[in-house]
Amino acid sequence: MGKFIVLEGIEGVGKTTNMEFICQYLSGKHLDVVRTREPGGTVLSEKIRDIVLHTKDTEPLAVDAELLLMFAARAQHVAEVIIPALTQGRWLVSDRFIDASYAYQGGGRGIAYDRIAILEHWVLNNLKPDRVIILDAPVELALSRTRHRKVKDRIEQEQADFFTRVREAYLQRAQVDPARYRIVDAAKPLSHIQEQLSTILDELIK
Ligand code: Z5A
Repeated sequence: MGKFIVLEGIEGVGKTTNMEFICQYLSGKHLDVVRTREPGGTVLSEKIRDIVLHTKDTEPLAVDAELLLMFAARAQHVAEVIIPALTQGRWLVSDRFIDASYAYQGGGRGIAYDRIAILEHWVLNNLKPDRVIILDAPVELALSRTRHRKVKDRIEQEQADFFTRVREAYLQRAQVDPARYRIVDAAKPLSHIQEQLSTILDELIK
């Protein structure tokens, strides 16, 4: 029986770096692993990703449009990748999922959580990840790790207070459902983080 694992956190906490570690760790245990991401994960959802992250020309993207595009990408991703993989008993590891909508569009943009919950129920029904791993670090530290990047997408261009609200929203969600969430201190050296990730993954493999 496969498991559904999601990696979350604000920009710069090390999701991309640790996705690689998680997938290799699970493959090393002879598990059949599917690696994916949101927004994205299918051809169509990647096109939506491009619209939502890189639209910069004619008009600003309305906050509701941003939320609905995230869910349009997610609906396609769920139908085409997530449900088939889980049905086949594969392990699915996603760089972001539903919690990012609550954190960014809810915490960050200020959309009421109960409106997001309506979309969650519509698109996901009762689908929930088995584990959500939140890589957590102070905003200043996380943003300092990506400061050297020359090109920043629409959301990455937001200010520190936006990311502070996003971080708080993630931590609140973890508090409400501690059985499914794990918080890892992403300010620590990678070796320490990966030791913690191994423990979290071993718990699921057992
Ligand atoms: N979004 C949304 O708004 N609503 C939604 O519903 C969904 C998504 C699903 C997707 O971007 C954007 O979409 C995201 C939220 C929004 N916007 N933002 N911001 P993404 O997830 O593809 O990209 P990102 O969040 O901007 O990730 P990132 O900038 O690539 O950061 P990262 O993957 O977490 O970090 P990294 O690239 O692995 O590491 C950054 C640097 O730090 C790198 O040089 C590493 O070598 C270094 N690093 C990492 N860990 C460490 C430690 N422990 N010590 C020292 N250095 C480290």
